[in-house]
Amino acid sequence: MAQFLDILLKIWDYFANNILTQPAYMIGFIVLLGYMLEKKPLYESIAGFLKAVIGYMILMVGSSGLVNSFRPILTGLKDRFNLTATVIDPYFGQNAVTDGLMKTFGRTFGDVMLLLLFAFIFNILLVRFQKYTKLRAVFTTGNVQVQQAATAFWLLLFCFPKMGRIEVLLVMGVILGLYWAVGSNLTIRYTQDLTDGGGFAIAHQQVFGIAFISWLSDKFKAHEEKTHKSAKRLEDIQLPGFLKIFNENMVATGILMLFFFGIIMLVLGRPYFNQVYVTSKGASGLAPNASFLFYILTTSLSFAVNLAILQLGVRTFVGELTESFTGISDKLLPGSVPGIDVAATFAFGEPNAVTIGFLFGALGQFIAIGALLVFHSPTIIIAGFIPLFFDNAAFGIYANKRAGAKAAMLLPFLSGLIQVFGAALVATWVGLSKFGGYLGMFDWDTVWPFFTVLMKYLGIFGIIAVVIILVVIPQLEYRHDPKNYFLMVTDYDQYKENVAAKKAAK
Ligand code: ASC
Repeated sequence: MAQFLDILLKIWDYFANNILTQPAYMIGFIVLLGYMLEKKPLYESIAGFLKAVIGYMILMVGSSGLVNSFRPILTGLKDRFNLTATVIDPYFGQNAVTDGLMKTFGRTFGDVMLLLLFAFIFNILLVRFQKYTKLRAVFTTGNVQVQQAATAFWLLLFCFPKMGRIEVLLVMGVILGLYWAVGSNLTIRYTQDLTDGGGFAIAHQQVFGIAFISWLSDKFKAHEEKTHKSAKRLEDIQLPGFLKIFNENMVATGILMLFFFGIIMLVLGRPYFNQVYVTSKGASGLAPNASFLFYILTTSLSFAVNLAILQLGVRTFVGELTESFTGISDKLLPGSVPGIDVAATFAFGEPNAVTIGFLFGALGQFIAIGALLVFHSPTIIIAGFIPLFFDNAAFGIYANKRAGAKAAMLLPFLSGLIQVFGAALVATWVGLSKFGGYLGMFDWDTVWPFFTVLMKYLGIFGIIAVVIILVVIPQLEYRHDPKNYFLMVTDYDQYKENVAAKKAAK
């Protein structure tokens, strides 16, 4: 028996490390399974598997290229000005949790994978029992699920320091599984709109944020229409004269990033990058006799390069995923869609919205950080690249699609403020700021702090309240439009027709 369990544990370990937390293979196997359920020939199924894995790996090359180039520039500000600050970045957040768990709560984080598994299975069950739960999306982005499990674990222990190991796993498994299912489900309508029936949801760290920003965009648009203003989208704006060059996305991104990162890099100064060269043993940074000007140019322009790579990756795997997933939604999980990385949205909508969302988010964050400095906040936040880019660029895309250029500037700007103030408050309160990092993505600066307040002050009733809130959200969504609720994932064309007919009838 013991031996049997041992083998089981080894299999589980292997699965967790190689597939569950590796979204490229996770998506790959979903595609493989989908095609096999559709009874496609084996060679076609394998080809689909390969294309999905390779596509996702390309996306990750672009995404980590961006993170690796620009994260050190932003965190450099911390070293350059000798600040004791909390970096908002998922990886810094995860390290802070790992570092602080023993010191603060006397616990290790050995159970994180188990928690991940519980929550994931619960997510699948919630979708399987869709008739009652009204949930339609499965969260598949393992890399962020690990970070979320870590932070959620901390937040729960902060509220209930004495809670036993099994209880933590159960309570958090339920809450996290619900958050994944409900949050991802919230993005479906807006993402189907954006991708014209792409057949996927978002599974990332700003899923409530996407729903919130999209909802605000709709309000914004209604207001503009009432006041007879036109809500022009970024792609409809014809810039005059030499500004025309900004209509070309790569040129626009290149110029804007050169300006943005150029200033930051000049502030950091050449010696800083020479130092990076020494500490990274020449892997990055600026060689002693190299040109600083061209270093700035190359680094800034690599933004557009990596973005193009990322988009290619998305285009490579999304088609396979959409096509193969009908196998799964026909046979295993009716009426469901896969939730995938938010970066997938960057290949849809207006490419300039990505850049605009990012820059206005940065403006919001920098102003908020300035306010923290001026008002001597006990916690100073350093902008991390991941929240800055992946949250706000996505918000820019949804806002531009739904309400045009103004919304694509205003809402990411607002998000930038919220990210910094939310993170500063929650990280200080729960004690993570001491360990130098906080997850810091939109939902974790808003929704999760709210859950934490409920649980900290209402105890067990707080847990119940959080569960009820999460359970009720999809019910309300369903009630809002029962006829089209499932149709938008099962038959998008019919759904579109219904929506158009409804609009015409108004
Ligand atoms: C995150 C995180 C990443 C990126 C990536 C974006 O939150 O941890 O590695 O965003 O998922 O493509």
